Amino acid sequence: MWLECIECGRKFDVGSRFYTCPECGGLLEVELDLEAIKKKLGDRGLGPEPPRVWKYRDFLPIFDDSKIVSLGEGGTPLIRCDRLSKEIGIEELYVKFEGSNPTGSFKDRGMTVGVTRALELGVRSVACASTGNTSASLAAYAARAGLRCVVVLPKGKVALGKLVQALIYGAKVLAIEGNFDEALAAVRQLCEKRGDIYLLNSLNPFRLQGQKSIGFEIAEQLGWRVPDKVVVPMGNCANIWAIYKGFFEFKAVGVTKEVPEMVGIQAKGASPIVKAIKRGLDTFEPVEKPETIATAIRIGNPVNGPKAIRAIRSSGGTAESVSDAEIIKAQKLLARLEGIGVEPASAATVAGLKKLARRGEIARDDCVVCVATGHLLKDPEEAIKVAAASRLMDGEVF
Ligand code: AN7
Repeated sequence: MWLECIECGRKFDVGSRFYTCPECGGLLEVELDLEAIKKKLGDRGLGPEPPRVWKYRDFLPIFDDSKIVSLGEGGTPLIRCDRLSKEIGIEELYVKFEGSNPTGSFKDRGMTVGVTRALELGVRSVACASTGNTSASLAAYAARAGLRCVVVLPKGKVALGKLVQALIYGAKVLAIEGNFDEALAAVRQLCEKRGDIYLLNSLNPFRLQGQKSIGFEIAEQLGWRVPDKVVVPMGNCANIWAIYKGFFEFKAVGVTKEVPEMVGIQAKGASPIVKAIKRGLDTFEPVEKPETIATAIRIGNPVNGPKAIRAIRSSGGTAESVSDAEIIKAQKLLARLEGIGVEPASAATVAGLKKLARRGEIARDDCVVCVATGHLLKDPEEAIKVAAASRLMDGEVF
């Protein structure tokens, strides 16, 4: 196991404490000895145990099992959506409902690994910047591990459910004037100065290792096959890469035969990666003042942009942006046709799928999985606004 820079290819000891390449500043990735894993799995496979993050222990870079910090994350349902399928015109459509994780988002998959890593390193404090879900999840796992937790949030821009979680789990919450990108710059500086505070934003490649399990679970839940397309909302752009990496590793060890096309969706007002993909560029221009109702993905300068571009390109996928109106419509559609309640960032996947299906970029006979990253109750204020508005328009009394 080693750390590798995705830009210059230099390799580093897996025990290194830096978050980015000390030579060129590029993003780092944890690479595993996949041949060794293949051999190990050869005899026993992955077994009949139901999916959850730690079922895929062989693919996780943790050395001391006694340090594992878990709240039972992963094992989220892959829900077949026939009524939504009909509406959109896709024959086989599933929603991977990450809202059913312990703190209500996919971030828990990363934090179980990231906070375990923090214990292995022997730090006393962990920190992150967040649009909300990362802070909620880190606060919970830090509490469970007995670590101090600092979260830096963009003031007035974090959904209520997420803020409540960070507070009740006992994190020290700092609200800054400015957006997520500025909050992340501030917390990075803090962690680089103070070696005793461990940064658990998605710059941290260990955290992303846990998020690979979304890909593992989708493949397992489909009977060890992969869908044609996996649709993922992009904010700081780490999750689409992590899911891709999961599929890539499963293929490399012979568990599955293919990697699905990765489809990344951003909100129109915060879509630097979609623009880069559409123009065929390898680099992207940050959006200075990102704006969208989907506050989770209100990010203008995604630090993992280069990883997202690689995941999309290497898998032959695509990217699309959606308006706030399209997000709200999709959120209600998913809730009303399937009983699946998601926050706006997650609904962006359904909105994007609708658009791509209408244009024929996703075919009727494609098998599609939308990753619904966060629970409806994360953002009750948004939900009540859009639900109440539609009721009043229907002429009903709220
Ligand atoms: C529900 O919590 O960035 O593209 O600080 O909460 O991996 O960033 C949240 C991101 C999608 C985007 N859906 O994932 C944070 C944060 C939901 C999210 C994303 C987020 P990435």
